[in-house]
Amino acid sequence: MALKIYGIPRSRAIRTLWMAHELGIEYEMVEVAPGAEGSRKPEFLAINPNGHVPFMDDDGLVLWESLAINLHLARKHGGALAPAGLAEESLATMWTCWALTELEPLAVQVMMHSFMLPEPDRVPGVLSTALANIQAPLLVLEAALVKGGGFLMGERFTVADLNVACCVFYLRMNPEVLAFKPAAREWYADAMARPAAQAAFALRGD
Ligand SMILES: N[C@@H](CCC(=O)N[C@@H](CS)C(=O)NCC(=O)O)C(=O)O
Repeated sequence: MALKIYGIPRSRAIRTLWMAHELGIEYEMVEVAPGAEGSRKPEFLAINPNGHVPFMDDDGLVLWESLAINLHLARKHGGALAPAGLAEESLATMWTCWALTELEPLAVQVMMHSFMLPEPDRVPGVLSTALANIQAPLLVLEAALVKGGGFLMGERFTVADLNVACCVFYLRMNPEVLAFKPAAREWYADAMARPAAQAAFALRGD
């Protein structure tokens, strides 16, 4: 059975779609929108009780959490994107946990309060605090890329780069946050220019 990815490209499912395109694997996209009309319907809550997308079914293995799905797909299908050996497994896990805890929450606040929420719901104070606080993790990213020769591990683009870049995507309307971080700026531009990223993000239609 082909890999089934549940979600829509204009959601965190884009992360898994990007990974599937990188790996060149076949997949079936089951369109499930986030929220009451989709991911929170009983039939989908039965698969992912969190009520979120994405989730996937890979030959009977059901997983949710976009970045965990990416780690699974990289491990399963191997290739250059996959961690090679224990040290890289651990580094990929570290960068993924870092993306989810240190970077994504602030990046989501920046995105919501700069362009995603309807204007009356945007809170300038939340945005300015998030923009100030996100400098710390972005400087960590910059330093790691300088040290790693342009990649987060193993001197090549891997699932660690992809998982972190997915969270930097939330800062796309605020490119000024990457000012004075040339390594991060170049790394992110190169990541988004990859043919697999282009093919996956084209599915969003934006
Ligand atoms: N940590 C989860 C978050 C998933 C998530 O929050 N997805 C959003 C769409 S991007 C969602 O399904 N929201 C619907 C809802 O909360 O009702 C992941 O990365 O997969």
